[in-house]
Amino acid sequence: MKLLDGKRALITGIAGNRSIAWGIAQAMQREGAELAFTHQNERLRGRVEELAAQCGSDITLPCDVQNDGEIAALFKALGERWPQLDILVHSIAYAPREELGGDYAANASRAGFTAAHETSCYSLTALAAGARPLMRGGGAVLTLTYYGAEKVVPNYNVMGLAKASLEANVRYLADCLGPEGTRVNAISAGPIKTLAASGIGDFRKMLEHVERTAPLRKNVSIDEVGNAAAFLCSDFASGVTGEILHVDAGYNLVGMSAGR
Ligand code: NAD
Ligand code: 0WE
Repeated sequence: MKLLDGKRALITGIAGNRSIAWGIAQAMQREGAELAFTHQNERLRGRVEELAAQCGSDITLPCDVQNDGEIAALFKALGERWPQLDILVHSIAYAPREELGGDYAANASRAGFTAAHETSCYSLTALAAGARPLMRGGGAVLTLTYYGAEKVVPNYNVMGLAKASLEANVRYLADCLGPEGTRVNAISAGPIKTLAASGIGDFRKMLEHVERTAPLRKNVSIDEVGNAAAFLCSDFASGVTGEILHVDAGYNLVGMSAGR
């Protein structure tokens, strides 16, 4: 008996085999879940289809979360394949590149703020609402957040605001969907060198800082995030909702490190 035997999971946010969503997909597949995937656009379609096939899945559907019509079409198409959905993984974030660096106040635009909050936070509400009719018997919704929601991290800027809002969203959705048996949680992952992290100045320095400072003296992998995700979306976590689980080697608990 595996953790997720008999469960069906929809995985969003795969851009390649370094994506956190890919670590989550592999862990969930290993634990017995049946998987379906979304891809943001045609450019990513082939890559996602290939990774889906590696998980024995032939369900890959388009979904740009900025497009209400695509969200509706996604759940219509998924409903035709699956009568019930047990797990929704939201692993999506975006802010315009110009916002992710330099002087926060000087670089913050109304359009950048709106894009970041819509893509990175509102999309969780929209996907959870779309999935709701398929999660009739209850289910588990999981999203990914980052420490920059809680404390100031240089250059994370408007994404920090969007993640703070996302974490509040987890609590409001958990309260709203709880009576239907749907749990809503987030994993706050430590920094990982994914596509979303590429081109972020000084990312290597951040990884070195975490390795020196975190209680476990290491960075986390997409497999470690995947394992925690499998737990949170399993019946072993049936009493857990509205929770932000740090999978960050303990980095978040350090206030000041002794001479490292
Ligand atoms: P990634 O680039 O592999 O994944 C980001 C995904 O967001 C991509 O698959 C992209 O297609 C998708 N996306 C962006 N805009 C979209 C849109 N309009 N519609 C649909 N999909 C869209 O990077 P990742 O690091 O795996 O990021 C996944 C999640 O993990 C994000 O929420 C990110 O904030 C979070 N996170 C990342 C780290 C890290 O250091 N990498 C740490 C903590 C949390
Ligand atoms: O949430 C993230 C990154 C999300 C992200 C990444 C990009 C890069 C490409 C959102 N939007 C974009 N837009 C782009 O054009 N992380 C937690 C990873 C991350 O990003 C940082 C970090 C960390 C950690 C940016 C600055 C400082 C630290």
